[in-house]
Amino acid sequence: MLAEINFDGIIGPSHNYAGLSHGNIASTIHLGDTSYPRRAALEGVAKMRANVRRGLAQGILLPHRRPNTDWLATLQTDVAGASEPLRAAAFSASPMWAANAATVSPAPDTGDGRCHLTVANLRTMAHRSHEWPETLEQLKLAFADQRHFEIHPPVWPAFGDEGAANHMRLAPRHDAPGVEVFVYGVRGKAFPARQHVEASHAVARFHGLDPDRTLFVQQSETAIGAGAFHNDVVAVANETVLFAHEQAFDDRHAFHADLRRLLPQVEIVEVPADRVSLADAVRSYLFNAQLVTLPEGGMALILPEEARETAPVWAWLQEMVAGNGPIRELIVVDVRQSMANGGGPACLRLRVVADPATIDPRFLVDEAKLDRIADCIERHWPEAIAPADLVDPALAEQVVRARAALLDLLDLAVLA
Ligand code: SUG
Repeated sequence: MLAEINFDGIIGPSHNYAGLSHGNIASTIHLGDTSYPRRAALEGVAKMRANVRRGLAQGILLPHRRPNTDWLATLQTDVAGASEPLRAAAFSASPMWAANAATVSPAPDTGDGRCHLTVANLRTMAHRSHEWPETLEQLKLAFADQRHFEIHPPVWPAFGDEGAANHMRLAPRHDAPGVEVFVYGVRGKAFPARQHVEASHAVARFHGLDPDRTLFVQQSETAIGAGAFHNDVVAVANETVLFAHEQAFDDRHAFHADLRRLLPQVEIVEVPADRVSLADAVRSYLFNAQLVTLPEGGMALILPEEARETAPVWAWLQEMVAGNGPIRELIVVDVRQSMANGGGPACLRLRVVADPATIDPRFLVDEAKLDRIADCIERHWPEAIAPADLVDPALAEQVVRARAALLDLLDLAVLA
């Protein structure tokens, strides 16, 4: 009964471009742009709807309380009194990027046969460092059944942890024991490495993973320096397939050899740097695709429009699907509002392999529920946010009301 379920972060009503993520090139480029939260959230819903129509299991995570006045209060300030960057951090809709919510080890991999989730501390970026308490609250609700799930609080903030964005799982099938791969950073030239090796090791211990089937792999400094602030910007895995850029890892030969030893049937699809440069990989988010197994069999890559628009990337993809490889289909989605902050299709989702019947149904969606969510977004989400709007109390009120309407609709007022 185990299935892969994608939990997408619903894009919150305060979505805006504040240039908060140093090392994330899109975030820096779009600093000060006007954002379109309603359009952003509807793009997210459309992506989920398309996946549901393909027969994939779909879940949701909810926007957090914004502006986060409790967090500002811990710094003895409020929305009016905060400095501009602090105010923007309190408004950030960054919980939409659910791949950073937690690291997940499905039941077949863990010591006690339960699915383990560790909430990410996201301590490297101020605007993300205050996500974890609410993420923990939501995960404890969604995965409350302790016969099947264990939720761990974050790793001590001395060691940065950014969750599933730096974690890959390869397995013969989703429901079979797998090999878990933790990718950590050491340096990134001018940019910070956000995932600390000690955090990755701690998460593996929390989850009771078999050390013989767990790999710790260093992300290449070149990749971080090119703007791959998370591994999922340069690599993605699904079941037996690893899809990665040639320059994603510090020592790819050692990594591939380990993978082949632990999972002989692994298929490594590597994109050479002389076909797609790291710059084009980062610009197009080719690897921030959702690599999924379709119910009818075969794998598809769910890619952002930007991948189609980047000529070398699209040419390479056309050749790949025309060949005899494991990835048979390309599905293109428009998530431009999220992309402009450095979040592609894969950033927007957290993968959990579990029996859907063991999950709180309020966190699972079908098309009818997605229609109701879209209707709520249409009615309540701000159409546009310009940077100067963050000081306007009317915006804060609208953001609070919009979230409350969504929670009511989903029977989740307990999160209010
Ligand atoms: O943490 N952007 C996010 C994007 C996260 C993408 N996630 C994965 N790769 N899994 C980040 O850098 C920008 C917010 C701003 O600048 O307003 C931001 O937080």
